[in-house]
Amino acid sequence: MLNRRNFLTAAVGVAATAGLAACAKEDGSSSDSSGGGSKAITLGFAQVGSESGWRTANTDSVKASAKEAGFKLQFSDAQQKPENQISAIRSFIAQKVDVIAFSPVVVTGWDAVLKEAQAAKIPVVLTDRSVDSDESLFVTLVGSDFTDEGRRAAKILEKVLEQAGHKGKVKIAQLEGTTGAAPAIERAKGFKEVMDAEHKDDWEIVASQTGDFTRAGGKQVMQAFLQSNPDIDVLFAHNDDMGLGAIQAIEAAGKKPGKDILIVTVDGVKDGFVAMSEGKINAIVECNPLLGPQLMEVVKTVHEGGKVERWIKTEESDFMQDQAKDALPTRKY
Ligand code: GZL
Repeated sequence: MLNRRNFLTAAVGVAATAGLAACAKEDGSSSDSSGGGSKAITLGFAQVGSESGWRTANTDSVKASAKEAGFKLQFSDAQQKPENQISAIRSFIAQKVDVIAFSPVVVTGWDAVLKEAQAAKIPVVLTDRSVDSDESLFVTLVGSDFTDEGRRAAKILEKVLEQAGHKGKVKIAQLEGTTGAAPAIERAKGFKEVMDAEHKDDWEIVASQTGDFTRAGGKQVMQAFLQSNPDIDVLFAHNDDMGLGAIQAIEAAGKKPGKDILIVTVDGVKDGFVAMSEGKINAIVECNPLLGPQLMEVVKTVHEGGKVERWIKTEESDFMQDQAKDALPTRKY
C-alpha cells in the first residue's frame, strides 16, 4: 500500500510553480507563452466508473481542465472493473500517449501494466486513489489522505454524539466502500485508529460490509443491518451515496435518519448537503473531487521533464449539520 505518510505532502504550490503557460487554441493544439507552437499533450485517463456523485464531479473536473489546458484527452470509464482499466492503459500505451493518469479501482494488480508503461517511457500519474505497487512505477499521487478522512469521521462523530446527548455505549454500523479500494481500506483504518485510542470501552462496530460506494448498495446493506441489528445508534458510511441509500432503508423501517440513527458520511456532494440540511445526515467529512486543475498542472510539468512532489494533497474540511444550509449555495459539486 502506498504509505502516504512517506511522501512529502505539498500544498497546491505545484500549481503556482508550474503554471499552465500554454494557452488552448480552438483546435486543441496549444502554444506556450513564448508564442512557439507545440503539439498538444495527449493524456490517457482511465476513470473508475460513474458509481457516485463524487465520481461524476471528478470526471467533469478532469474533462473541463483538460479542455482548458488544450490537452487531447483519451478518456475511458472502467465501470468499476480493474480489468477494464488495465485494458484502457494498454490501449493508451499502444496509442503512444504522452502521459497516463488513472484512479485505480483497487490497490492491487497493477505491477505488470505499470511496468509496460515504464518500458514504453510513458509517465503514469495516480489521481484520487493509490496503489499497492512499487513507487518507482508512478510519478506522483494527486489526491486526498483517506486515513485522515477516517480519523476526521471519528472525531466529528464525537461532536455529533455530544450534540445528540447520547450517553453510554455506541453501536456503530459501517458501510464500507468498494472492497480493496484505497478509500475503503484507509477510511476504515483511520476510523478504527481513533476508536482504539479513545473509545475502546464505549464504541463498538456491530456490523460492517461493503456497499460498493453506490446508493443501491448502501440501501440493500442497510436493510440487512437493520434486520440483524435493530439497535444501531450510528451509521458511518464511507461515502454520501451509500449514506443516501441507507437513509431510504432507515425510513422504510420506520426510523428517523439523523435522529434514531446518527449518520456521518464522507465526500460532501450536493445531495449529501441537502440531506444534511433536512436533518437526515449529522456530519460530512469532505473529500474534494475537483482534482482536474491540479492534475493538468502535474501532467504538463511531468511532460516537460519537471519535478513534482510524490503526493499533491487536496485541501478539504468537515461540516456539522448546522453549517449545511449556509454552505449549500457555495458548494461546487
Ligand atoms: C474518494 C473516491 C471515492 C469517493 C466515492 O477519493 O475514490 O470513490 O469517496 C467514490 O464517492 O465512489
